[in-house]
Amino acid sequence: MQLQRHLESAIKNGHLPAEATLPAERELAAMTGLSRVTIRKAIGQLVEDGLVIQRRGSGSFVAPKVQRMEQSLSRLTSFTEDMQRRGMTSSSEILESGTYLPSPEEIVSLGLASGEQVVRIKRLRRADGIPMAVETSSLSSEFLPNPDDVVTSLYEVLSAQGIRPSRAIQRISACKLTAEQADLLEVAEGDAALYIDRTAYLPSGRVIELTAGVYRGDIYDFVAELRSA
Ligand code: 16G
Repeated sequence: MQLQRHLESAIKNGHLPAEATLPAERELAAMTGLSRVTIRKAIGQLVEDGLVIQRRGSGSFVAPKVQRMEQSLSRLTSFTEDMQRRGMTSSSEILESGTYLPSPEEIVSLGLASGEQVVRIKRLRRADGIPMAVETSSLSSEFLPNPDDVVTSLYEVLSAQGIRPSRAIQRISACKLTAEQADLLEVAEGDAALYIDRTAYLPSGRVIELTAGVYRGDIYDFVAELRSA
């Protein structure tokens, strides 16, 4: 516990800066005279608290510092555009993608005709390499026949075909990250996050996209402007 507290304060007061590599377990054992089991426990706790990140093969390092960002709720933009506006580069790691038989919810929400298939893409969204959100999008395969077309931006692919959504409804709720989500987002399991689902429409009124995602609660502030009637 002493080692854990010591490392924690070194991280918090900047003696161990963001992204600094921590000494290897055996080095820490030699430096402190503690057993490797004790060292592993202390580091494990820091990983759970989201202060340290462990990557297989490359050891442990101090979690990168991320600035909170404000996201407007009044403009229909894409993740890529939002990050570009901040001077950041977005990337998508495709976790799952393919063409499937739609679920009953997708049939209703996407207004699918019988026999129509659905394309689902689950992506880890990063900005300048920092994981921000995990999103799963469903679209009628009529609009996106080949899910592999989406490399970075879904809206870019849709815009190229002239079917960019023009309106959307979003619902935001609070959630806690599961172990799998926390692992992908490089934060601790059980951390607070925002669950957002977006239903986006074409000018014709047809639903084009259903996207549900979890956004890191330590980064995102969603901001809405209110005007009196
Ligand atoms: C945003 C949208 C998501 C949309 C994505 C497209 C929210 C809460 N969600 O992440 O619905 O699919 O942008 O971004 O804002 P892309 O064009 O970069 O793939």
